Amino acid sequence: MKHKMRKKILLSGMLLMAFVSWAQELPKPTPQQLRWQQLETTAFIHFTVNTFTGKEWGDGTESPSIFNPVEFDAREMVRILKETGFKMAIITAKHHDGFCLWPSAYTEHSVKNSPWRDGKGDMVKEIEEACREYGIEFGFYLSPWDRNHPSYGTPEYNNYYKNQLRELLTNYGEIAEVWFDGAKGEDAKDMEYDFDGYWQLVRELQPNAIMFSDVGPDVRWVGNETGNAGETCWSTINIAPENAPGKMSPTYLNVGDPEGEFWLPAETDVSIRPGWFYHEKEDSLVRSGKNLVDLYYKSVGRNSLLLLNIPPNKKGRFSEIDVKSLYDFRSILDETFKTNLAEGRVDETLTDKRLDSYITLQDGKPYELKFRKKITFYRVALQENIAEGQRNKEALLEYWDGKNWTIITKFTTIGHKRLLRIPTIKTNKIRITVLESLQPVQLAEVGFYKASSREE
Ligand code: FUL
Repeated sequence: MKHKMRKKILLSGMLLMAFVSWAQELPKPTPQQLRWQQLETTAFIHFTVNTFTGKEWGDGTESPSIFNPVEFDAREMVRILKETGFKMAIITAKHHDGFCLWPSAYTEHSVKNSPWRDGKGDMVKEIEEACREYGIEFGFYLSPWDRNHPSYGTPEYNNYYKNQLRELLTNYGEIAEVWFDGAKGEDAKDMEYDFDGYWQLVRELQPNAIMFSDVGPDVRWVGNETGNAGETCWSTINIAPENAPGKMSPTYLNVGDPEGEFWLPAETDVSIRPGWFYHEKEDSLVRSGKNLVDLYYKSVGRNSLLLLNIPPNKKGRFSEIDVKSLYDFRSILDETFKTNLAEGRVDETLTDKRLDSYITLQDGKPYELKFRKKITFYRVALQENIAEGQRNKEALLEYWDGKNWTIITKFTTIGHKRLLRIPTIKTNKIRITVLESLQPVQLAEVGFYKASSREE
């Protein structure tokens, strides 16, 4: 008897261990990655000598004397970003032309030799201080590819780059994100970047900063610059030798990999204009508020983060037309997502805006939401508790048409947020059925909405 009992305990212990190791298998975000994803909308500010030459990629021979944004106003720009819902601003401290927007001690190719603020200005500082004032986070872009610095192409350049990184990581307070651009022209000199060294420096000096490069270490590129995350978008990928940085296919980056070992969520970087820098001739091509809303559905609404670029003009300000689009964008989103028809009508955990309170969905078991009166909606928002990993592979959304359960749509990944644009539905019963998942889905939030008429 005793022996049998021991055997039983041993067996259940083994089962428990097997369950625990199975449950631990999914990659999960670090607290910093989780926080980053919850920002949802962040802003890029591309500014350099290109703004004055009309180029997209400066060649590094530009004279600092051309850099003179006489009305530069960081406070105004950041106020606009804050008012239009952006949670972080990332400034191009140095683009490929090598011109530095801060007075770096390691080069003469910077604002200190420009007429702007009589050579005494520091644009990175002004943006940083404005971000602190308005309560949004601050990050910087520092291009590894540098077409100006004479050491580029030699191992010495890695020291130069690290010295600049150190300046930016120590003199500008808390850095939320560092952007390592992978772009390099075909005519560029051969250069082996010491990425490991760069990343180590960031970890050491700013342990909470999120680092972007095409493939991590914290977040990955979405694989295009058109503002489209994959309809299926996993925050996980594998970094096997055949898809090492530079070799990874844009589609793989776009969609991610349910079997991915690494948690590297996709960041969707896209510009409000055709170019990354301001060009007057593109004034008529600025994305409208409605167009930006569409980008929001295709990035944030597909488990990604939207990093929208708004380039200041020659005066050093956002142009009116861009500003109008930003306010339209935000007011459309606010209108659409103002009233969640699920609120007060379904299990409170699903509308409490807390991602760590959730209901658990088992594969194949429909979860029903009942309403006392019929609701009419055509937008759906779903969120998983990704702190415990991204789990949903495929699910079905149905409504009760009075006689039968009718399919509204089938969809794939949810992740941090999934937004669905569907035909108008009027019903008093909806059900969600997970068809396939990696582990039981932790559904944290649901929302049913009508959309602003300005979306159409
Ligand atoms: C690219 C760069 O070449 C563009 O100029 C821009 O900075 C964009 C965000 O990344 O790789």
